Amino acid sequence: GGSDSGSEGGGDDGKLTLGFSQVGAESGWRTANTESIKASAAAAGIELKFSDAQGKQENQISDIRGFITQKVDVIAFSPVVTSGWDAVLKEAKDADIPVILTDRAVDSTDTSLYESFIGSDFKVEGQKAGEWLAKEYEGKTGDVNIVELQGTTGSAPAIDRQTGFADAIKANPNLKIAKSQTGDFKRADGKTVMETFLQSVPKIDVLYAHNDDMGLGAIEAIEAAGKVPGKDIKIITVDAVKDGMTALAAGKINFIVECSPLLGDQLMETAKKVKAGEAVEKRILTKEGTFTPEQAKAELPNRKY
Ligand code: GYE
Repeated sequence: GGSDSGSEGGGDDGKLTLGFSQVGAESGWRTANTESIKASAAAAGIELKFSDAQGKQENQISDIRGFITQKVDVIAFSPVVTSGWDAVLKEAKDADIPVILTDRAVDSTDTSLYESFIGSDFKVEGQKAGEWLAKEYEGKTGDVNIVELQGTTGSAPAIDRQTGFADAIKANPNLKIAKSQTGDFKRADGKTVMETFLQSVPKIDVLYAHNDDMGLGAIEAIEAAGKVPGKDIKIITVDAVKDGMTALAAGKINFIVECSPLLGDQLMETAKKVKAGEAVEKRILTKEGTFTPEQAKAELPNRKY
């Protein structure tokens, strides 16, 4: 952690200073999100104090405390997990520094602790994944063994993508989740956890991975086990970053639910409004769709991230 700042924030040059604490660099999605935030800040003429928490909540808490000490105008962060934020959010509030949640939610019941939450509806994403699967096996009665690679334990996207998916398949008793374990949203972990799934579940029909990277790691494990990803094992992932879309177009993934990392422009716009004392929406939802292999082929040439 630690932001690379010299001068005090909220200086007298009239420039808005935004302190941003990022989760880390765990996935392609995260890299694209970081680039979006940096590019949008530069374009908006906002002075960005960016820090990378390397996946640790304690680093994010000290980043936020640092931003308070530096008296930045606005604080934004993508909370690695949902719980445990009340105290530091209260400190920001007491210092009169507005906070914007970006990408991931917190479970604080006092919603006056932040101005707005900008990001996707992860539950809907999980539902879209489950609905595709239910449709895929419509009218079939045999058991379908699903393995699930969860995102970071305790993070909003892992919690909601799991719940949304489970809700969408629960009316189909033959769709069974055989194993569900975290792969921390990382490619390497997706691979090692998939290896253990392949050893412990005799017949895996479907893999549902909470992000593209874990799915891509799992594909390596599946191929190493002599199976054909996308055929022997159907694969559903979330994100739709370039590497995921490439595997989808190649038929190694069967369906991707989109989650857009391009939150930078909305964040800068919201930060400016908050600073100016204008009203902002408490919840700003990201628009996103889904992709089949055919749609991925068409979209890939234009994909920026
Ligand atoms: O899906 C995953 C990343 O919070 C929406 O975090 C984000 C998730 C994204 O590591 O790839």
